[in-house]
Amino acid sequence: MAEVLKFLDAARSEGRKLLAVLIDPDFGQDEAALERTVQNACMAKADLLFVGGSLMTSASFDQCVHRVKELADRPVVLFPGSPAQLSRHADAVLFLSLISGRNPELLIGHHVTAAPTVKALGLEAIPTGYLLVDGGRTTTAHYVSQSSPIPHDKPGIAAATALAGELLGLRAIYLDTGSGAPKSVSPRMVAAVRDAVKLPIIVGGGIRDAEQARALCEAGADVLVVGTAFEQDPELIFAMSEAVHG
Ligand code: 1GP
Repeated sequence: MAEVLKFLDAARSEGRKLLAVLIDPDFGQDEAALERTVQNACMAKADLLFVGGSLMTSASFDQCVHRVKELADRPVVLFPGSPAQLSRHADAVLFLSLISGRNPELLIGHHVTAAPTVKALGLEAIPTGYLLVDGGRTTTAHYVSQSSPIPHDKPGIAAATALAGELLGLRAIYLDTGSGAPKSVSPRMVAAVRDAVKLPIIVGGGIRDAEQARALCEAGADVLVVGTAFEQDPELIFAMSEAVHG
């Protein structure tokens, strides 16, 4: 049990940076594109596959996770936008609490709905403080969550929020500007959160090139999550993986 969290904690304490490739379940409807992305992720030695999204318009989430698990020889972790995004084919689920927002449904409501299913499926749940940060425009995550993001230039707010999450017993912090955001979280904000907490820090949203990836890792990110950039250019996984692991 708790294998994926152990993996994150071990990487964090050894200073090994990790790359997670995010598969949007709607993108996963294109079987050929899904195969190519997962195969590239494995060949490039990405460390984790995340599956999920703020809004799902297709009805075959479970099938998508099943296919990713069949193709991947590394952990598959759910990054659910709602309690409908659970599957027994995954290894773990980020049990996300949107602690940057004040929407009670995303702080505790969805968790109550999802908890019995998580238990019944035998999924490892990773208690994760999720912080939405302004990345230059309203993303689906911002809109669907009906919450105001942390201003991009306010690292102190992110640090205090992450610290509150750590004191509440959460086991990881996820800083996200949302899928397809024009800007990623700033290295300055990542560094402030790094100073504030000991937990593994996951950073995603708007990461498009190796240089950006390197700067975020140097600032203290432990896991980088990239989705959109790999959908647009599947070969980019190789350069990104080198930047993160280098
Ligand atoms: C979004 O962190 C993820 O929640 C990844 O974002 O699709 O912009 O890479 P991108």
